[in-house]
Amino acid sequence: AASIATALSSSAMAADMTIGFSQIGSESGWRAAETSVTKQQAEKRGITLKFADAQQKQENQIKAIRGFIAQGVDAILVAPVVATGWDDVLTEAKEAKIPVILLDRGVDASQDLYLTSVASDQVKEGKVAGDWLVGAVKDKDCKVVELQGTVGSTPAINRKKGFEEAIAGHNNISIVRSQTGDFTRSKGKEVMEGFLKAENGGKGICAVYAHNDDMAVGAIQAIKDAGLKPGTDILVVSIDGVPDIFAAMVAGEANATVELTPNMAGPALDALAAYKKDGTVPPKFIITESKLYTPADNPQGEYDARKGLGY
Ligand code: GYE
Repeated sequence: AASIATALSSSAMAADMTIGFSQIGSESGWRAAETSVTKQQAEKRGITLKFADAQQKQENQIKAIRGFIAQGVDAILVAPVVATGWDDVLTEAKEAKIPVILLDRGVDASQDLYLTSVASDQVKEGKVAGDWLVGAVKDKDCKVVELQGTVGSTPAINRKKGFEEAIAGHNNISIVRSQTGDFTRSKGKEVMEGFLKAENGGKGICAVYAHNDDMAVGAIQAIKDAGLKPGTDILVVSIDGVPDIFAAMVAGEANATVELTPNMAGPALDALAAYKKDGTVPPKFIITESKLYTPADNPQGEYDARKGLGY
């Protein structure tokens, strides 16, 4: 009887909760999937979710979080667009006793300003991508062009770092050009066009490393427009594991991706429920998996499995 009573009261508690979610925007297929999965995960638990789209602007996120605090929400989820500049608003949430959970990106702020952070190990993602390239090119000389994510965001900083760690000591591989494509398909294409022009129409380029799949898909289009074959003339390696990159693999136009789950909210809301129920403090970092996929890993099946899962 006691356990039934506890179960009832905790589910009643979840159903009573109102949570604010400050989302970055919808720059990528992965981001759109995270948004819909977060809404599904809240609904499943009977949580009312207040959603705010920041259109890539930190100032909009800060405004949204202040609004959530003023409304007295039970918790706040935030996917922080950049790493710096969060101390004040997170301190305000803490003073209002509203727990904050970070989703998918990190912040340069004191760890006691948030309850937990649910994200991948982004240095590892870059390392997995770089290790794949090291294995793929063997002793061949390889000039890499890099499409970075949003400037100042933890995935851009860490995915660069991890990849550089992987190729360090392999003197046949070097990054010859590196520029931000802001995690978008259109910017990825545009920046890749510039790289191709600057590198002898692309003939000097052996591989493109994109910090997300959307930029890789844009780059693939640019490579085709330049009359080269993505996947063979220029290798394509990226991160996220969205359906479109699996479709590109099926077409022979992409070579490797590192999967990032769009379900950050599930573990976040579970941690929050336990904390609200009896004060259970979750680990500060809840780390999701980073699995490598190549065309040998049934890309058609992976595409089919993901279609509909929020994508
Ligand atoms: O990889 C990218 C998105 O913050 C880790 O943001 C996330 C990244 C993801 O736009 O596609």
